[in-house]
Amino acid sequence: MKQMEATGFIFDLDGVIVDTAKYHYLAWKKLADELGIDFTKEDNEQFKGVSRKRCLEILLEMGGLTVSQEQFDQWMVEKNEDYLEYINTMDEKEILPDVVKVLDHLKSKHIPMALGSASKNARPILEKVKLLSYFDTIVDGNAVTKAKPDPEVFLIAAKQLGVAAGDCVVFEDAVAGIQAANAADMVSVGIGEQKILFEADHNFTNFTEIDVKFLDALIN
Ligand code: B16
Ligand code: MG
Repeated sequence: MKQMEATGFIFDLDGVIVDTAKYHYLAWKKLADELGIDFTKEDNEQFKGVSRKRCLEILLEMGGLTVSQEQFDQWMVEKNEDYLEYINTMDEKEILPDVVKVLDHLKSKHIPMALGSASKNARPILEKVKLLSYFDTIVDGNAVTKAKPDPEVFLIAAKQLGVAAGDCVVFEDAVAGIQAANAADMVSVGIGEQKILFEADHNFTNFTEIDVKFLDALIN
């Protein structure tokens, strides 16, 4: 296990702070139905933590479809418009259990906090669930050129927090996100099944399992 003097905390969004995967699924499913592609909740698992562009590429590969760039871009827009309709219905009730407890504790200790997400919709989602003010910086899909498992998103977040990469802790639910955190030499905390996120330095099923002692050990 890495020895740390962690002072910066970075949180993924979907699957860590809120479960937007269910809305992504509904929006992708609508497009898949229109295209005659069979798309199940199990298929949606491979879309977690993956950029919108890559998700559509995977969907079209599943359907054996090759399309023009113009058509591709149009479907990207269509999917996002449908997704945003769901996002507009979100409120604080959608924050995953005990996330606020953890954020409040870190805030009380004046710990710099960043969001590090693949989503281009991260900011409006945080606004809807009223968590935007907790974060000193938002690094989202608009800010990066390389997707997780590339460490770019977390390295930018560390830089913007003014904290050395090696002094950052990352909370992630996707395998690619854990790999990105490890590649950035950060402490990785997996949120989800240990057998899937086995590369993480620490693992919890969800935030209800995280206690103050664990957080304080990371800080000190
Ligand atoms: P958008 P995360 C990711 O969020 C989702 O897990 C993934 O399913 C989605 O395709 C990606 O954001 C892009 O989202 O279409 O809103 O730009 O887990 O990195 O917070
Ligand atoms: Mg995620």
